Amino acid sequence: MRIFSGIQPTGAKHLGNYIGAIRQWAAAQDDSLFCIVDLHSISVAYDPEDLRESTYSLAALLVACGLDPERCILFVQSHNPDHAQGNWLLSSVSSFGELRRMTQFKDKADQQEFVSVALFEYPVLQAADILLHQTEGVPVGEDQRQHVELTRNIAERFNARYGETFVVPEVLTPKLGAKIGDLQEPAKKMSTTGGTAQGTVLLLDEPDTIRKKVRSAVTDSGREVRRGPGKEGIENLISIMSVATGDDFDAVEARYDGKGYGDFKSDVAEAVIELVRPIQARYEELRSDPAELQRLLAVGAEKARASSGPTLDTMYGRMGFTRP
Ligand code: ATP
Ligand code: LTN
Repeated sequence: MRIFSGIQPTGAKHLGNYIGAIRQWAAAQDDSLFCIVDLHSISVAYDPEDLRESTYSLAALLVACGLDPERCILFVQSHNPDHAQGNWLLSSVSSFGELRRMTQFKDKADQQEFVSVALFEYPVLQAADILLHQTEGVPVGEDQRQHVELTRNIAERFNARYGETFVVPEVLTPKLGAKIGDLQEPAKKMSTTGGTAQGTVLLLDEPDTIRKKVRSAVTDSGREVRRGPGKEGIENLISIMSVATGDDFDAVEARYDGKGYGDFKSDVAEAVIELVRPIQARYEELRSDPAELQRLLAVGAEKARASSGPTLDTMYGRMGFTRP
């Protein structure tokens, strides 16, 4: 299956991004595309110098998490101009009404002083990302489901109006970890933009920081390491433990039967530290070699352009544009 997914080069990446997204990507990467969506990042206030820096550090982090540029196409969105062009063409088959209903737009617009048209159009650019590459599956966390459903509607509308052009992609959410909660407010998703700093474990956090964050995770007044109503905090830690160790939920619960939250939290912290240790080591190596990173991204950009070019041409042709 050809998969495509994207990630923004803003904000430090956290355990939720890894568990809900990057980890699945690495597992299914052959013949697939992964995009650092820098064009999406300018939809809210940002700093140009940070954007440049974050683009390179995210590329290093993704490779450190197991994306292999020899096996997949790893590229920066702005390095392939087809995405911005596809965005414009698709905006003619996207309606104001459907974009206005997007939850992410409503939430993020509420947080901005200046609401840009880019923020409103964000899902159309995302649809272009996906559709230009004849994507079959889009692995994302639960929060992105609505955008992929919109992409399906846009694809169907374009196909109906101009003839079969796009594959209508499926949304793929992971069975486990589609929504990792903030450790301080487990009902909210872990997030660098919407969550709490103390409740967000960054992939590049030092071991001691991870210990502190996990130990101060909000739980409940009980003492059983079990899922159940009112136990979102513990359930969240059980999912994290399960991903970090590869054991299923029942096995994790069985192992902590009769033990208190203190022991459990310490072990979760150590499991997370072991999970990120090799990622951090590889990240440091790559980050110290900018020339190699640029080379990898240049290869990715070329492969990405070769992948999207024919579809973009077909779009222009079917829509009645003359070609030079
Ligand atoms: P943030 O919430 O930190 O601003 P984001 O969701 O806005 O991040 P990205 O960093 O681009 O934006 O997200 C990359 C991927 O990580 C997406 O597929 C998203 O669904 C997933 N993801 C983000 N947060 C979580 C979470 N807490 N649990 C599971 N998956 C998540
Ligand atoms: N909107 C997504 C990032 C994103 C994406 C994509 C995901 C941009 N283009 C294409 C999947 C497919 C986010 O905020 N996580």
